[in-house]
Amino acid sequence: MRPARPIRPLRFATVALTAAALTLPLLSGVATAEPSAQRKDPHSHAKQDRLRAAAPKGFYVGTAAAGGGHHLEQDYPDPFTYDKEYRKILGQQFSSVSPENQMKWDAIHPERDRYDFAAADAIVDFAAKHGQVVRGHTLLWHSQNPAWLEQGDFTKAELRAILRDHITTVVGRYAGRIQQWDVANEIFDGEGNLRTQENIWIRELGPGIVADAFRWAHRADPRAKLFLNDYGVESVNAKSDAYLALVKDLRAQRVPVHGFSAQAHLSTRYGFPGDLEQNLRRFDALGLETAITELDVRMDLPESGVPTPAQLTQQAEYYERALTACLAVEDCNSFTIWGFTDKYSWVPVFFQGEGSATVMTEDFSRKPAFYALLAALKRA
Ligand code: 9MR
Repeated sequence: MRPARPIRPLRFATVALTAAALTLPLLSGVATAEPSAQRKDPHSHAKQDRLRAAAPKGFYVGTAAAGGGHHLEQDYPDPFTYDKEYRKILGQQFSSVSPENQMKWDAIHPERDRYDFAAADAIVDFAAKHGQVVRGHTLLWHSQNPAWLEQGDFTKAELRAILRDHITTVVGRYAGRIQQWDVANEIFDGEGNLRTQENIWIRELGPGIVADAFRWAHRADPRAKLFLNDYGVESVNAKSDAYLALVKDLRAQRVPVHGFSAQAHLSTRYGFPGDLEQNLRRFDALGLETAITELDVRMDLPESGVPTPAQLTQQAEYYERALTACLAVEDCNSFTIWGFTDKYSWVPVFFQGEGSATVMTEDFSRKPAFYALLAALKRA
C-alpha cells in the first residue's frame, strides 16, 4: 500500500492509555482484567499472557520486526536493534517474525554488485534463538526497489539475470530458515489488473516472470512455502478473483506456488470484510495454504490523539474476527500483525489523522485488541 505522497510523521502525544481503558468489557465476554502480576510490572508478560503460548500447535502468531522503511526518517534508532523492551516482547509474544523492510530490495541489494545482509541476518538469528519461524518479504514488487535498478538502463536479458541472481542469492542464503516467502507482492491493482506499468519486472519482462520468480525461489529453497501476497484481497472481489485465476493458471503449469495471503491493513472507517473466511476457503480448496500477513486496524483519532473506549472495542472486534477467520480455515496457519506497538507503526506516518492501529500503545500497554487475540487463541 503506498500513499500518493508520504506525509511527514505526526507524533501524537504519547498519552498512555489508562488501566481503565485497557480493561473494557470485550465482545466475546472474555476475562479482560489484568492479572495482578502485570499490575506490578505492566510489561512483564507472564506465560499465560503470551500469544505464542496460547496458540494451537502448528499455528504461528507473527509480527513485523520494525526497522528500515519509514523508521529511517524518525527520531529514534533502529527499533529492532536498539529497543530492548521491544525485543523482549518480540521474543516472548510471537512465534513468527517478518522483516518489515530489511529483506526488501533497497535494503538487501543496495548496489548492483553488492548485497547487504546485516539487518536481515540479525532478524533470522534472533528468530532462531527464540524458536521462531520467519516469513521472508519480498522478492518481486513494484515498490522499495533501489534507484540503480529502477533507473538503470538494462536490456531484458540483463534484467532477467538480475532478478534470477537476486532470488537465488537471497533465498539461497536463508534456505531452511524461512518458513514462508512472499515471492510476489502486490502484483495486481484494485481492479484486478496486473501492474504492467508500475512493476518493473512485469513491464519489462511480461507476466510470465511471475512464474519464473516462483521457480527460482523453489530451486533455491525447496522447503520454503512460496506465497502470493497483497492488500485489499480480504474479501471476494475483483482483485482476489484475479489471484484465484492466476493460481489456477500457475498450478496448471506446475509452478511451485504454495500459498495466498491477505495483508489485511484494515480501518474502522470501513466495515470488517465479513467474507474473509469464505475468501480464504476458495484458495484452501485449490490446495493452497493461506495466511494473514500484515494485519493492523487503524482509526481516525480524536483531537486528543487518544482513542475512545468504543474505538478500542471496535478495533478489538476487527482483530478478533480476522484471527477467527484464519483459525477456521484448515491450512491458514500463519497470522501476522504488522507491528505490535503504536510506537513504531507505519500508519500515522502514511495516514494523516489516523493511528492507534496496533495491539499495544507506544509504551507497550496492551489494548483490548491484544486481549481479544489472546482469548481467541485460547479458545481455539
Ligand atoms: O511498514 C513498511 C514501512 O516501514 C515502509 O516505509 C513502507 C514502504 O512502502 O512499507 C511498509 O510495509 C508495507 C509492506 O512491505 C507491504 N504491504 C504494505 C505495508 C505497509 O505499507
